[in-house]
Amino acid sequence: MKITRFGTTLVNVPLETPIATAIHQIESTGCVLLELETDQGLVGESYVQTLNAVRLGALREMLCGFAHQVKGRDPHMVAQIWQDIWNEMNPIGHKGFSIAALTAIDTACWDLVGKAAGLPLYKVFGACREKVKTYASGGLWMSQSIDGLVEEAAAFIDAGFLAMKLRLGKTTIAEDIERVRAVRDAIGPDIELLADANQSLTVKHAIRLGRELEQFDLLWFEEPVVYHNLAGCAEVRAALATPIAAGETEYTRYGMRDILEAGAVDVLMPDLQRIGGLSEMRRVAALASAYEIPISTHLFTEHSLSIAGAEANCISVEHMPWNAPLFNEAMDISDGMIIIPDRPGTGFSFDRKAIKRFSV
Ligand code: SMN
Ligand code: MG
Repeated sequence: MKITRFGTTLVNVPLETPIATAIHQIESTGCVLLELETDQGLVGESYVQTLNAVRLGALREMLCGFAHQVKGRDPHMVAQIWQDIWNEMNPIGHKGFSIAALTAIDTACWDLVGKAAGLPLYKVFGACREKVKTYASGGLWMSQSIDGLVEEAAAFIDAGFLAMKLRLGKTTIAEDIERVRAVRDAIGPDIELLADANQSLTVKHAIRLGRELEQFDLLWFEEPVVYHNLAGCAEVRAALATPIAAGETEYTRYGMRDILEAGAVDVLMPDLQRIGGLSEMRRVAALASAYEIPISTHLFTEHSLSIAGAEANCISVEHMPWNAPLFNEAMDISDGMIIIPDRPGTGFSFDRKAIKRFSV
């Protein structure tokens, strides 16, 4: 099997309402879709995103700059292709858009491997489960009122979720506590609640807030401090009983190694785009397992299911619905779990009509 076409499409999927975290203002996603067509008629698909559809041309340019690494090659050589692209990006760096390009190509190659085998990727990798725990993450934003939070929390339970994530980072500890209390009171003690400060706090603030949050039995407290302050994150972790999660903002196994070595997290949260594709995500899961640390994937829910089905220490996937309108297939959620699809490859294919509608 040989890759004969390297096709990219720019799309922008608007969010229902604009949202905010402590560091993001988001109105839409903005993705570069990749299609690798082969001489056997199979098409491998993947995407990477910029959020708010800015810099999409630059991301596409970066991706297309590596097209020569796959054209004419057999996608089964995915590990060699990964290494060749890694080597070629040496002068431009192994972070940012260059890694996003590697992620898109690696994931689309794997999609082809699965499709050629007629198997879902989690079974190609070696399956460990058929469904995975998830939590509702497309809500409970900083930009919402307390009434809005309470209403949305109830809607998540109605939609089949048993866990949800709230964003923190208001100016005062009292405000954050009031918001967490309102949601905890609304959902009761049996629904899992997670909180994400998106790196907005100082170490001292995070510890003070974290101590007051202990009463709400959070499943984890995410990115309490700026992502590169690993010693500070470890300090917060040591001071609190609540588990600390982080990792979404770092790149590749080398970034994850530094976080693990620093003892900064109880749960590692690799992001498919920043990690370097499904190949690197599997290596990161193995690396974390050597530290007895579980992983929970960040964003990219559909494509992360292949990892969740094959890595025993992947305890959950973040459910982010933003790009769901791009796919023909919907995620199957009930009782707080997502069923890992048994369709070949990643199990998700781009919906032509949707792509036309969202195309930019
Ligand atoms: C997050 C990441 C990117 C955009 C919005 C929110 C958040 C998460 O950190 O973990 O979902
Ligand atoms: Mg986060």
